[in-house]
Amino acid sequence: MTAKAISQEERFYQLIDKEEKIEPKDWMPEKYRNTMIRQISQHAHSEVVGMLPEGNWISRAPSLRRKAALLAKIQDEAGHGLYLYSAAETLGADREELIEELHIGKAKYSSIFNYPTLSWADIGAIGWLVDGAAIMNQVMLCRTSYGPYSRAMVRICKEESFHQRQGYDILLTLCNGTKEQKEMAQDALNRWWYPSLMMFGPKDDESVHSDYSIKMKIKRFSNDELRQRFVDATVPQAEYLGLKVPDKNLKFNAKTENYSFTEPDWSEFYNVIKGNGPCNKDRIKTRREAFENGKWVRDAAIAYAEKQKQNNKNGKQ
Ligand code: BYC
Repeated sequence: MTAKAISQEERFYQLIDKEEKIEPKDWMPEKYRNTMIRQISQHAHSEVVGMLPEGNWISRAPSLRRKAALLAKIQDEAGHGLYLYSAAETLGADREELIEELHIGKAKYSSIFNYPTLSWADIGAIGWLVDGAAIMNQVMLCRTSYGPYSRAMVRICKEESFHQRQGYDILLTLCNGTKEQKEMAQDALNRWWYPSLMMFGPKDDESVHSDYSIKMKIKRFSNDELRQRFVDATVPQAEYLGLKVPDKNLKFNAKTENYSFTEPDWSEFYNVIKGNGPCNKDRIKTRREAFENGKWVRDAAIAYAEKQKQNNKNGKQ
C-alpha cells in the first residue's frame, strides 16, 4: 500500500503538530514567514540597539575586571544580533532592507533600550532585570517552531545567563557597600522595574500576534504568563539584595504561589514604541552614524570575498 500523498500545506501543519522544526527550505504559509521575519528582525535590532545604553559605561566602569566583563557582554549582544540577522535571511529577508527599516524608524526594537543609563548601578540593573526578562522570554524560544531561530536561542540563552549574573553581582557589591551605593542600586531598581515588565509586550487581550504565534508554536507562553513568572522569580532576588520593588501593591499569594503586582503604565509603553521615549531619537541617530562609519569595513569585506571567488575560479589559493 502506498502512503497517501500529502500537500505541502498539510505537511507543514503536521510538522507543527508533531513538534518538529520548520526548516528554511520547507514550504510555509506566507503569514508564518512574515511573522517569523518580523519577530526575528525586531529581536536582532533589539540586540544591536541594546548595546548602546551599556556601551555608555565602558569607559567609566569602576575597575578593570568590571570593564572586561562589560565589554565581553556587549560583544555578546553584537554576536546575538548577527546570528539573528542570519536567521532572518534564511527566510528570504534582505539584511540591508531590515537595517534600513530600523534606521528610518519603521522597524521596532525592544522598548527597554529607550531609557537612559544614568549611573553605574544601571549597568547592574540591566544585567539583572533586562537580561533576566530576556532569558524568561527566550528560554521558551529555544523550543520555537522555526529551526534556525530555536537553535540560535540555545546559545543566546547561555550567554544571557552570564550577563544576568554579572549584573546581579554588580548590584550585590553596591548593596554591600556604602549607604550611597545602596541608594544608587535602589534608584536603579526604581527606574528599571516597570520598563522591564513592559519588555514582555502588551497585556494578552491587547496582543495582536499572540493567538497566531501560540497556534504556530512560535510562542509557547503568553506575554502575561511570562511577565508573571518574571515577577515571581525576581522579587526574592530583590529581597536578597535588601532592595524594595517599587510597587505598593506587591503581595504574595500563598495559595497560587504568585505575586500580585501593579501593571506598568501602558500609555507610556505605547508612547515609547511609537518612537517618543526618552532616548528613541538618540538611539537611532547613533545606530545610523555607526552604520555609515562602518561602510568601509563592509566594502572591504565584499571586495575581499569577490577576490577570493575569482581566485577560486582561476584555481589559485
Ligand atoms: N518593545 O502582539 P504582540 C536583549 C510590539 S534583547 C517594542 O504581543 P508579539 C538584550 C510588537 O512587536 C532581547 N515593541 O507581539 C540586548 C507588536 O508590534 P508590530 C529582546 C514591542 O511579537 C542587549 C506589538 O507591540 N527580546 O536581550 O506576539 C542588552 C504588539 O505586540 C514590545 C526579543 O526581541 C516591546 N517590549 O510579542 C541586554 C524577544 N512588546 O510588530 C539585553 C523576541 C511588543 O505588530 N520577541 N511590541 O508592529 C518576542 O518574544 C515577541 O516579539 C514579544 C512581543 C514578546 C516581544
